[in-house]
Amino acid sequence: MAEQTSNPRGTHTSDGGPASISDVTSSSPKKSSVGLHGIAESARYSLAEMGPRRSLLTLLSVNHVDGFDCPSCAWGDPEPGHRKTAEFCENGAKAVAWEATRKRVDAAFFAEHSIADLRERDGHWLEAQGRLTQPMYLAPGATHYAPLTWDDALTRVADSLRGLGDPNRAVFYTSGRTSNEAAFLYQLLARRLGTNNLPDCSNLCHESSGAALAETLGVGKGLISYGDITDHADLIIIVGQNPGTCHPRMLTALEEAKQRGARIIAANPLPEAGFGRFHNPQTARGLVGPGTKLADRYLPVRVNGDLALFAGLNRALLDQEDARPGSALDHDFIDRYCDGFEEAAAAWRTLDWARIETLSGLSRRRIESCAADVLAADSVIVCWAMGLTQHRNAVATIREIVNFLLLRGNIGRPGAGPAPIRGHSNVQGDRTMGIWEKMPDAFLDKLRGEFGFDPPRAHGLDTVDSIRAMRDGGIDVFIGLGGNFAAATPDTEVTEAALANCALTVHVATKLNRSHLCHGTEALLLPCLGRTERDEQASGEQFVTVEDTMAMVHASRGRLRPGTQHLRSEVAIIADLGHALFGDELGWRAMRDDYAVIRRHIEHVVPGFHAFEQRVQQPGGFMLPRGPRDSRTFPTETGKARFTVNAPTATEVPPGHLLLTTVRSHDQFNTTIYGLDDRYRGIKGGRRVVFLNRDDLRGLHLRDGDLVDLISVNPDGERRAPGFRAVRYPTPRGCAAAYYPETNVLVALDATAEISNTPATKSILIRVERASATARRS
Ligand SMILES: Nc1nc2c(c(=O)[nH]1)N[C@H]1C(S)=C(S)[C@@H](COP(=O)(O)OP(=O)(O)OC[C@H]3O[C@@H](n4cnc5c(=O)[nH]c(N)nc54)[C@H](O)[C@@H]3O)O[C@H]1N2
Ligand SMILES: Nc1nc2c(c(=O)[nH]1)N[C@H]1C(S)=C(S)[C@@H](COP(=O)(O)OP(=O)(O)OC[C@H]3O[C@@H](n4cnc5c(=O)[nH]c(N)nc54)[C@H](O)[C@@H]3O)O[C@H]1N2
Ligand SMILES: [Mo]
Repeated sequence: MAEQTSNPRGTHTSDGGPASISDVTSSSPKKSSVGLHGIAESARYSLAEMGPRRSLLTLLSVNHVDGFDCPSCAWGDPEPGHRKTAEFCENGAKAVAWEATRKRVDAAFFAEHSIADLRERDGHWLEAQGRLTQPMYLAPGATHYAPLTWDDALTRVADSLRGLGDPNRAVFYTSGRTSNEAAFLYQLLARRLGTNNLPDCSNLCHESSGAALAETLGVGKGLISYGDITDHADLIIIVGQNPGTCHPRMLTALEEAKQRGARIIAANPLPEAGFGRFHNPQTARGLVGPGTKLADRYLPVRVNGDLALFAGLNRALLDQEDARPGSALDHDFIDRYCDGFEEAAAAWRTLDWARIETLSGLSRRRIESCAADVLAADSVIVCWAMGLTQHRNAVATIREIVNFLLLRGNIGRPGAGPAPIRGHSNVQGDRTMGIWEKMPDAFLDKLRGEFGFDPPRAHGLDTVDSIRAMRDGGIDVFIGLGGNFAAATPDTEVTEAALANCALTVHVATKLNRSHLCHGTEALLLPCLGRTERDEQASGEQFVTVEDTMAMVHASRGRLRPGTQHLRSEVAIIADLGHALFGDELGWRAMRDDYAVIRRHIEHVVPGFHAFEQRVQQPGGFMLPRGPRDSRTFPTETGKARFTVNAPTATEVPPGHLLLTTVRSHDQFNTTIYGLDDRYRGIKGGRRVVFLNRDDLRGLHLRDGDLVDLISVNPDGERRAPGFRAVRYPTPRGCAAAYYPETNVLVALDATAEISNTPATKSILIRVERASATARRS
């Protein structure tokens, strides 16, 4: 019963197709995770996409030392000897099946479907058509993509780049599935051309974590290893993260931690199923027994209330120390390794508990009981993800978490430290390889030393600034190495128009998505190999490398026969483009023919990669050095770990308004929608739902199941997302939740986090109205 609805700011909805208000149903959220249901789901999806033989072959090589890295999330792997036969989760299985599907989108498909026709389809439909098979070109004014040869395609891109008066009129976007080798080549190409315009999905993701950690600890990465969780931590705090859906194998590690007596606290406006009982699908006991209860304490923090929560915790620790000196803080650590403690302490002493309670939605007593857990723990890890990073004050919140860890010396020893849990499987590695619009000079100096050209020094554009520049006519060429730029970014209508403002848009991709239909005057689609596929080059079969969220670098080898003979690896595409642009001066051909040549360059340019080729071939790979963790050395401006003062703030919510956070369902990977259910939250058959607290529903004179419009309120005007089912849900009062990317139309481009410039997609000020006439007609 899908139907087109109109939107006051445009004619489509943000997932890039007509709003489909299907027969969505809701039931109570689940209190436990995985179990047989999870296994049945993986099997169903895999068999439908791949058939039995391919399913078995593929799934048995995920995350094995001689197999490929799971293309889903960035969670790490157990030590090689501890891996299971099936080392993947339900969502990893879906990601693999999605890529290894036997369905194809070929030239005949594009001849049949015009761009206009495809723009009417939603993102789910587009990707469900199958893998892209050959290069496609959209000529100026053309209505359909048409096939062309690889040579013609790359010549067109090279000609356009060469024709730019100013290299800064090109933008090179990266999504985090790209391998280290491809990422390194891509940044080399952009910098050789003369631009640092290297926006990436990290700008939308953990940029706030990187900014806060680099400023306070000198390293913008997490500081734990897998074993810190399973073997050492006494207390694990999980805040703003939904591991049951987004990092499912983390539940196995948490279960191990629980079994040796660790405690877990979860802070989240939604009581996610992953915090409840975990039925480990790897063990018979997990499948038939009562399961393991994971979270000991659940804190229903308000959306954006986390800065107040951690400020409150820090205040409680300080109060304890003031009452009984020596009982709460690690003064040896603070004196020896930190600066800024006195200023921070003075600020905490003036905190107003009433304000902390209002902002966090948690009582002082509740926060103090958590502080008691902290005091009882010798080692504490704090894990977080998007629930913290996508708010206006995100960087301050994460700095406050650093304060919290510093107070008790919870950095640089086993079982302790900050753990931003990354999203895409190689988003951390891409950054290590130089995908960043503001790589430090030390990296650029090394690049110059290795390749003998002067890389540009002026900082480039990040994702939001790239959209602004395209909107304002400042960009001619947009290249996307994976990802779905149009759907993942905010202010969908503005972003789509911005892409259309380019002379040429180019996408290296595995599957058709919305971004490919928001084209410049000309457009190219370049189909590439995925992780699961064998990569043969002149010197033989290649492997690539990735870095997980624990800074482990390891190899990934595809096993399947490539989808068609026309597919090229990302490395080959970039190297050939480099060759078309610059001839062979930097050795593009040699790098394409043998990826070990790229790894040798990486070894010379990127710190921590000595003996790269040998070490990455060891089972399990190797861990990159991180000074604060390895030796309590803090490469900050002062050489010390830094306490910071972060006055508690939260987004103001005027009466009659709600704060909307945007979340992933259990049936999606970012803009890739596998299906329309969200099993753990009790949703079936649709995605246009908004989760609302029962008292808010009552206050709005609405009932569970009513059809509503969401209207965001921004300084530059309102934006409307029509036709959502209201679902009564145990969220804190005043806090609402709905799925991404359907809600990205609501996010103003200028609504970004301070310092990191990450879109504030988790605190959107909205009003809720009964659905407008168009939406109701469905
Ligand atoms: N299956 C699957 N796996 C994925 C992905 C996927 O889409 N699907 N995406 C990958 C990527 S790129 C990323 S970055 C990660 C994302 O992993 P997550 O960050 O876990 O994913 P989100 O759904 O964005 O959810 C954030 C969680 O934060 C909570 N939350 C929302 N607002 C707030 C808040 O203000 N405070 C607090 N404390 N909590 C809040 C939500 O209720 C939700 O539980 O997952 C990666 N893995
Ligand atoms: N409202 C809201 N918006 C958000 C978020 C949110 O929580 N709320 N989260 C943000 C976050 S954390 C992220 S990371 C971004 C994600 O932003 P992106 O990384 O840009 O988006 P994805 O949906 O992961 O990209 C999916 C596409 O990647 C392509 N692809 C898949 N595998 C490969 C491959 O191996 N190679 C190549 N070349 N292409 C491939 C396919 O064509 C597929 O359609 O979205 C952000 N946007
Ligand atoms: Mo992400």
